[in-house]
Amino acid sequence: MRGVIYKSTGSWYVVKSEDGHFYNARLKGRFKIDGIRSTNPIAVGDAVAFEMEDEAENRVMIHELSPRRNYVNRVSPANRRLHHIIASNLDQSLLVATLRDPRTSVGFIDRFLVTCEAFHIPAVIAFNKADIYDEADMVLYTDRKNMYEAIGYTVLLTSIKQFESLGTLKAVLQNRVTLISGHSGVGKSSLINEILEDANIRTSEVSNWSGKGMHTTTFAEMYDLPGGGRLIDTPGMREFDIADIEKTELSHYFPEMRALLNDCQFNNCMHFNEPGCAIKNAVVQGKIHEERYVSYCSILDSIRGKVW
Ligand SMILES: Nc1nc2c(ncn2[C@@H]2O[C@H](COP(=O)(O)OP(=O)(O)OP(=O)(O)O)[C@@H](O)[C@H]2O)c(=O)[nH]1
Ligand SMILES: [Mg+2]
Ligand SMILES: [Zn+2]
Repeated sequence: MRGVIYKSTGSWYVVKSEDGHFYNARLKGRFKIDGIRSTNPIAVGDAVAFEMEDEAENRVMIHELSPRRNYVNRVSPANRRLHHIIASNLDQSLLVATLRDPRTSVGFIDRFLVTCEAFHIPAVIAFNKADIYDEADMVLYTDRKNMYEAIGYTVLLTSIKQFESLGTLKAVLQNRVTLISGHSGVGKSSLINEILEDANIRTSEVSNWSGKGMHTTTFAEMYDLPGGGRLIDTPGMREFDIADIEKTELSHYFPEMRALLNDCQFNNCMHFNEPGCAIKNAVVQGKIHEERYVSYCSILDSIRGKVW
């Protein structure tokens, strides 16, 4: 039988077979995949082959992984030399950001975008909780929207309390496989809940005294969209760690810089303090947004272990 992984806890999996049945799955023996130093051999979105292990208990055994079209990984918090694969076979990645409760920084958004560019996965940004934005927040939203749309990204304004705001989001998600990321508490699970209606996935309670406690997402999990497409909910993250990017290639992952790279005086220009730098000139002329350049410098500075 063949199927797709819908959930992974690291020790067991949920797989959906081609004929639409869900099974609990585990890996056969010493399952090893060449070439990827990962803490988890199988991730959400993976296409796998499996066999029945216990029909009464709905349990199957995975014995083969199909080649991945693409994947997104992070540096493992436990061991920086290992990667943790978040999900695979994606059409796009949605960042849920907020301007309040909590505020997502431009630096965080730009790290997300660089990661998507490096993995060749189209990125969309949704600013959520629009219902609690005041006038100043809306001015900020318009600034951010203009900044990111000018360089080719789709930017949306959403709120789970403003049903009409979800129409555009639904259209963007339809018939695609979308990985949803963002800080904890920005509303990733709530948005998925609204969009799926019957998915009933757990979100944090608004009131602390409700007795139900917090329901933060702990494992990546995939859901089918009615009418086609899939959404992958992920646990909130503090920071995007830029894995596997060299300092010299960072500017390739800033779309507004790509076209100018041949115009720098030095072909190994890092666009930091070199003379005759086309990128710095573009920043001075206002053609590249200063905040984006600040993000570039900060990410450049954070890439470890490379002498330049
Ligand atoms: N006012 C307002 N609150 C929202 C909105 N979306 C989500 N929330 C609230 O924000 C809180 C966190 O929502 P979650 O959906 O659990 O957030 P999450 O991004 O899934 O968080 P993690 O699973 O921890 O990563 C809950 O109290 C939601 O009710 C919104 O559009 N407006
Ligand atoms: Mg969640
Ligand atoms: Zn330069």
